[in-house]
Formats: sequence, structure tokens, C-alpha cells
Amino acid sequence: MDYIKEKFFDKAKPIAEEVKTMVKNYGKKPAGEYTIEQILTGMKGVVSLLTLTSKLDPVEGIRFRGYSIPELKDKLPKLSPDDEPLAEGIFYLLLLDELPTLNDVNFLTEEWRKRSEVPQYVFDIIDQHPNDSRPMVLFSSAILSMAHDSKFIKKYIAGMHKKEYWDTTFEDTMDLIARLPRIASYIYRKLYYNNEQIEPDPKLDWSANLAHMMGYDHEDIYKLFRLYMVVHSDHEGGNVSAHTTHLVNSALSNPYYSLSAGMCGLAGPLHGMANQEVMKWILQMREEIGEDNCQDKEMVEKFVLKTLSNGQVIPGFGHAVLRKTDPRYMAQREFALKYLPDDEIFKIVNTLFEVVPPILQKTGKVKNPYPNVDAHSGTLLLHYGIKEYPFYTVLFGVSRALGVLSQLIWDRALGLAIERPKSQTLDWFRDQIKRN
Ligand code: CMX
Repeated sequence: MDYIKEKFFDKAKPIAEEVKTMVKNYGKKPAGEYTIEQILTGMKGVVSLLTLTSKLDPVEGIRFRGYSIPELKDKLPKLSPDDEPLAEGIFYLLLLDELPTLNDVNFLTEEWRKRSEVPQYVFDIIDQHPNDSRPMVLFSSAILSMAHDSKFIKKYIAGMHKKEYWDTTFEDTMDLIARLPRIASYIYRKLYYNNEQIEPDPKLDWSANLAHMMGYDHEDIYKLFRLYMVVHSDHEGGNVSAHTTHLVNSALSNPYYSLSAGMCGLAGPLHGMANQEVMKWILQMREEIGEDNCQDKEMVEKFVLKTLSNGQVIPGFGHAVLRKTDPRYMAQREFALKYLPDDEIFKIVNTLFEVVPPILQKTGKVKNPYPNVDAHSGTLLLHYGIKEYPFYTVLFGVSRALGVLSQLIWDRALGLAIERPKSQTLDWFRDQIKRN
């Protein structure tokens, strides 16, 4: 360690201890308008954002414009009664707060098809990255690069009235969403299939086209992609990907900058990368305890405890807001029960569903011991042959764009202000504890 690093570590260690003790011993004390604990543990529960598109109840889970996932599976347009809802429909609902008709979703499919051509320079930028790059690096870079085409920034520089901001934000957003399946599948084929690209099929909807361009053409996987894109789309405004997108856009950075930043947030292991981590961890467990022992609860329990004692989290479990099993997990479980009930990894996921919560509960600190959306998604993808789990977060990102970008259009229509919360020094916190 060089001397500066050493000096930093010596200074950081006691301060980190002090902050931990502040939360533990004085967490409930007031500090300004909030409590010490609220401020120092990620502002959980502090109302500070206006989000119109969805609301997350800690017990009931997500509602998109008032509709639960089971209600949406029933009410959003589908291609056949046995199918999953179309992603175009969830975007329409999030944006307009009304249920679309089949004509409305067909309009969006066609509109996104018209806007879907990705400029060659974006492919060139993706191709410049080394082949061992993490897929989210490519995804975020590709989105950022398209700021070159931003209609918002062009009009802003030419002199735009603030009442018009929503208009070019809408245009950029529609262009962006339309291009994402092509970009995601291009990254997938570059990294894992020798850059052998597959052209879009103009007859397919937005989600199915993504599966098709990745190289997966089967009615069931189309259905899975439709479901996947709906359930991952929005989770109100405070999660890292939505909040980052909103925060960056609050400086009037255009939607490309904003979504690219949001995707960098999604790439973190405590957020969207958890879907890759789940699969990696399950496969590690299978390797370590043996395939035949993965239904043996004691063996599985030991592996879970070992992960915790290594100072690692159990991926796919816990949530910052939810206090119950995630309904997005349940929707994917329902799909698995219908289409892949005998899948080996699905059986492991079911065992984990029984084994992990009591262990996390026993730690006494995990506020939600139940599985979240990421605990299930990889099982479904792997079943249909998508084994490249580092890519899974890109699929989450394509879906999440529907929610965070519909939020952005509203942000600009409402003229929401630049975001600028107040921070305080450590002395201020010490003083609050003394005074209160
Ligand atoms: N495994 C082990 N420990 C966990 C845990 C888990 N799954 N979930 C929470 N904890 C720990 C926290 O690390 C924290 O420990 P310290 O006090 O030692 O730092 C303690 O329990 C309290 O945490 P919490 O208040 O219950 O949870 P947070 O709001 O801080 O964090 C989350 C929420 C999701 C980051 C956390 O539950 C986690 O790390 N889960 C695993 C990763 C994961 O699945 N993330 C995906 C979430 C969904 C998504 O955004 O995609």
C-alpha cells in the first residue's frame, strides 16, 4: 500500500466505525427533518420524488398506474388469449394512464419499427470494445453514443422554450426505445456468437423481435420475453436505475445521457446485476454440492450459510422497500409452473425459496428475507438456451427503459426542477446527536 492509500485507510477506519455506531445507537434520533437512520441508510422511506407511472407498496408489491401484475396479465392486449401481454401495452399504460386497445399497441409496434434503425457508428462503437467486455458496458456506451442524434439537445442549442422540452424528450425517448432491441441483440451476437448478426423481423412485436435477433425463435420464448419486458419495466421512482435516470435528466441532460447513466446504476450487483449473480451462484452451488444434492435442504442450507460467512449477500433475496415475496417473482414462477415445471434449475429455485428466508430472518438484520424479481428470471432464460448469464442485466435494462423513459417525458412535461438535496458534514451529525 502506498503511503497515501495507507493514510486514507487509517483515517477511514474509525470514521466508518463511528457512522455505524451512529446508526446503531442513535438511529431514531432526529437530524433536521428526518432521523439519523433515514439519512445514513439510503433515505429509505423518505418521500422526496414525484412519480406518476407506478407505486410500490411494501406488502402488496408494484402497481403500474394502479394495476397489479395479475390484473395487467388480464387487461393488457395480447396476441392470443393464451399469450402474455405485449410490452407496447405497458408503455402505453405507463405514459398515458389508460389501458390500450389492440390498435394502440399495434400503432406502437409499427411506430417503433419505423424508428428502429440503429446508426452504423453505434455498431462501430460496440465493435471497438474487447470481446471480454461486460455486456452492460457496451449497452450503456451504445446508448450514450446516440446522444449524437438527440433531438432535445439540437433544439435546445437552437433556442427552445421550456414549455417545449417534453416534445423533443418524447421524440428522443421513442427513438431510443425503438432501437434498444437491436442494440441489445447486437451486443449479444457480438460477444457470444462471433458477431453473426440476425436482421429484425418486421412482422414481430418489440419483445419477440429481441428474442428473434438474439437467435431464439419459438412461440414460448416470445411469450417469455413479452412477460419479462412487462414485469421489469417500472418500480416507481426511487430505485437506483429510475432515480439516476431522473436525476441526470433534471439537469436537462438529454434522454440518452440520462438512460445511459441509469443503466450504469442498473449494472450494480445490489440492483440489476443480481439477476446474473443468482445464476452464477446457483451454478456454483450445483458444482460444489453436486447436482444430486441440490434438493437436499441441509446441503443447500450449508451452502447458503457459507456464502453469508464469506461476507457476501444471497443474490435475489431482500429488497429496500418490499417486505414480502416480490409479485414479479411470483409472475415468473407462474410461467415456470406452466411451461417448465420439471426444469432442474427451477426445482433448485423452489428449494431456495424454502431454505433461504428462515436463514436470512435468523440474522436479525435483513428486513426482507424473501425472493425478489432477480431470483427467478435467469431460470426461465436458461431453460430456453440463453446460458450467457452476464448478459441477463441487459435484458432487464431494455425493459426498464420503458418505465424510466415514460417517467422522463412526464418530468419534462411537468417542468420538474433540477434535483439538489442537501448534504451535511460529519460534525453536523455529531451535533444533532448531542442536541437531540
Ligand atoms: N443476503 C445477505 N445479507 C443481506 C441480504 C441478502 N440477500 N439482504 C440484506 N442483507 C443485509 C444487508 O447487506 C445489510 O447488512 P449490513 O447492515 O451488514 O450492511 C442488512 O441486511 C440490512 O439490509 P436491508 O435494510 O434489509 O436491505 P437494504 O435496503 O440495505 O438492501 C438489497 C436491499 C436488495 C440491496 C439487499 O437486500 C441485497 O443486497 N440483496 C441481494 C442483492 C439483490 O438481490 N439485489 C436485487 C434487488 C432487486 C433489484 O433491484 O433488481
